[in-house]
Amino acid sequence: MNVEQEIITYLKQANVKTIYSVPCAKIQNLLKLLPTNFEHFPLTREEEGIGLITGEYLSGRNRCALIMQNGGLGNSINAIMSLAIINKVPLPMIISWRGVYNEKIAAQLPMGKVMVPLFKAMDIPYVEILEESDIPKIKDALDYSFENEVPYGILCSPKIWENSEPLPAIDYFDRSREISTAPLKKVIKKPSKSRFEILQGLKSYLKDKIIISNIGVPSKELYAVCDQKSNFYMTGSLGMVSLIGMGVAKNTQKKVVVIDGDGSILTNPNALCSIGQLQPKNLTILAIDNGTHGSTGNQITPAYIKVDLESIARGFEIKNTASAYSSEEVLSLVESLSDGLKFIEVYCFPKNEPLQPIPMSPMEIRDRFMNNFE
Ligand SMILES: Cc1ncc(C[n+]2csc(CCOP(=O)(O)OP(=O)(O)O)c2C)c(N)n1
Repeated sequence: MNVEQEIITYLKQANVKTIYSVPCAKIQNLLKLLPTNFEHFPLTREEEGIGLITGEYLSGRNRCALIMQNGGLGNSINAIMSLAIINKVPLPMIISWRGVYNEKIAAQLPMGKVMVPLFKAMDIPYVEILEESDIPKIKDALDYSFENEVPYGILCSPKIWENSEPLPAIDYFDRSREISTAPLKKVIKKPSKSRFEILQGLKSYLKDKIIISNIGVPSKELYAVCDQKSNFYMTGSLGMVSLIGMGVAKNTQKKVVVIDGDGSILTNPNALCSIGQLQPKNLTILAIDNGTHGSTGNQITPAYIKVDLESIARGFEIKNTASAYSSEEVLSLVESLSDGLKFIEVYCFPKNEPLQPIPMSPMEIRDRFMNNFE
């Protein structure tokens, strides 16, 4: 059995169903084998995988893995720490460990050197796969990650792929196509409602829906308006909320509503890229656009004056989009927009309701949410 096939066998034995990945040249053979062996979804940024895998686990205990280069670990650290660890998400990461063996690219050396210290500092278990004979250790790493609901770093030296026979190149198709999303022409008005007023007006719509809400004041306001067991309040990992919603939507027939924000979307717009590719039928993203990082004191974001979130969403092939200024408009849009993935930009003015922190620990929020799917 070749090295790639051996790793695939261990992933299958551990019941991994879905793999998210970002490429590295060293693992190109492994990547080619993923679509025929698993549900495979290629990402544009590794951090996205943490949000998606969290959503998948919280809603269906789905077993997923993330495959990436070690640079991608650098891109993902905050999400690993403040989302996967805080919510006890099993997150096996198969990492192409550049910079440790016959490295030709100087830029790979610094990250390569700090991988082990990084895992030690994060207090995350890891295993070094330095020789082909180390590969069976991957089996134990996967089992440990799933049994203990923790992230796990599987650091694969380029040495292990040295004898891999290159697989045939993929046949690329003719990419000529028509772009069907019409460019937007819209006039943005002065909003007359606050985020809290919008949420209050949506109370009956939000009731009994599965709701994933943005970090900070939006979650506190949602808690005050409509706390329920199907709400997942984020407590960290800015920019991950729509991806968690996407991961949840994959595992349920029920409607999933995400309460996102302009600051959150702009910190990680490629979340919308992945969601546009996946096109979940049951996901509605309410992009609460107060033009500011409201939760941190209303600092203006590019959405305030120049950037249009709805246009960004359309650029990522989310076709069912609209803008609203009131809860009444949102309510009529969720009825009138076609079925399928929806993105509604909800303009409001920057105001944070003075509220106490949510009196639940992240574990209480997580366990109560997971119970909806038992
Ligand atoms: C990586 C990271 N950077 C910054 C913060 C601080 N932070 C918390 S909430 C927030 C603003 C979010 O703005 P937005 O998504 O527009 O939501 P709003 O509070 O305005 O409703 C920021 C910058 C953070 N938690 N994590």
